[in-house]
Amino acid sequence: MTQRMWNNHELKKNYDVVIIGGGAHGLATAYYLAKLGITNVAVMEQKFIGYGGSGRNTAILRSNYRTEEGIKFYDQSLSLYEDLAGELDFNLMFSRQGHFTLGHSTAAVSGLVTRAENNKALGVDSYFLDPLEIKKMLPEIDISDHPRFPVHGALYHPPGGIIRHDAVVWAYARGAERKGAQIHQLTEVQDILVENGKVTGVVTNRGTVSCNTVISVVAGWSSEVCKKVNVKLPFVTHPLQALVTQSYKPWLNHVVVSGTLHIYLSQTDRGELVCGNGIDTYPHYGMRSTLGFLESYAAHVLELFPVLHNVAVQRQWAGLCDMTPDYSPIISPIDEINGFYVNGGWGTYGFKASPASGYNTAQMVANGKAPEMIEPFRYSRFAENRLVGEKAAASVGS
Ligand code: PYC
Repeated sequence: MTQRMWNNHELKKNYDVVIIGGGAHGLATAYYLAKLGITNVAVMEQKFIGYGGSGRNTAILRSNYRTEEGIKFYDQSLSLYEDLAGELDFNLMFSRQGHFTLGHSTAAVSGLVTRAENNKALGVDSYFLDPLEIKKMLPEIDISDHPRFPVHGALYHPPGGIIRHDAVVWAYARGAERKGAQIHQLTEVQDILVENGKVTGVVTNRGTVSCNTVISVVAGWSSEVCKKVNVKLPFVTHPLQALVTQSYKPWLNHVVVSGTLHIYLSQTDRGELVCGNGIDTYPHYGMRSTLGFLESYAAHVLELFPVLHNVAVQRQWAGLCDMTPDYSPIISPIDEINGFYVNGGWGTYGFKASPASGYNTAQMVANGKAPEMIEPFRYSRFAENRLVGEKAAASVGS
């Protein structure tokens, strides 16, 4: 009999935990819950696993954030990624190529230098490079004063890189299932049942199941899931577009990001360039690729890398990002509804957080209390004016 990576199951009548969303975060949560001994868990995915943000990102890993909370959290994620292929026994093709964030003004340079110092103080390897040092590592970059926004310097982050994003999804799915969790694809959660302020179950297109814990892990769709239980959190959803070119000889050995030009690019082991822009400027849920994106990406990237003037684009796509006001996630129990947890607001930088997101969410649910690492990401921070401002460290937030 053919062995699948994970199996189809009938829905059980009861689960201890229902996870809404079969992306890398939801599957990682199921995996780490199972490691804690909580295995009566269903991951419910309305399409197929990895259909959302996990399959639509540009696979960049880094931990060079700006705040202490952000740096520690993403550093934990990167450390978990380092050992993940071994732990899940699946080749994730982590290519640690180093990550450049370019600065194009004196103000940007000062922000990058501050980030480098914050990173170093917390043991994260990042340092500032001047244009000539950048040119040595990126010979094709134009550091002349010809571009509209000449390169003034860069934050260089050696531990950053890229990974095979769908392999991460598949590996967590297989790992979770092997430990006893069930993955239900084509299973849409249509309603969340609450009685006397407590979660009691979910209604799906395949029937109703009882459970006392529901975790929403649905990048982009968090507001829609929260609406089912009348919870309003400060998420605004914007599409983020990306593209991949045909394969070329290897020439780009690092991830390159410019927040000012709203672009980023890297080269895969197969030679394709994986490229992205900033979010679509107005909020919407459309996952269409546009010519406007292609034109704007091309115009901006050619200022930096004129060598790209003739590349052929193979495919474009878009994914949804739920953005929060401070560009940090919400990972939190919802106080008004016992048993309802939200993990969302990952903006344009969620894929790299998957391991730490799953690990800490699992701890939070298992222990009924958020671990110290994610305490700063409670939703109450917005009312308490304790923002974790990461906008300056989002590669392309806006
Ligand atoms: O924050 O690293 C990032 C990122 C990459 C692509 C979009 N955002």
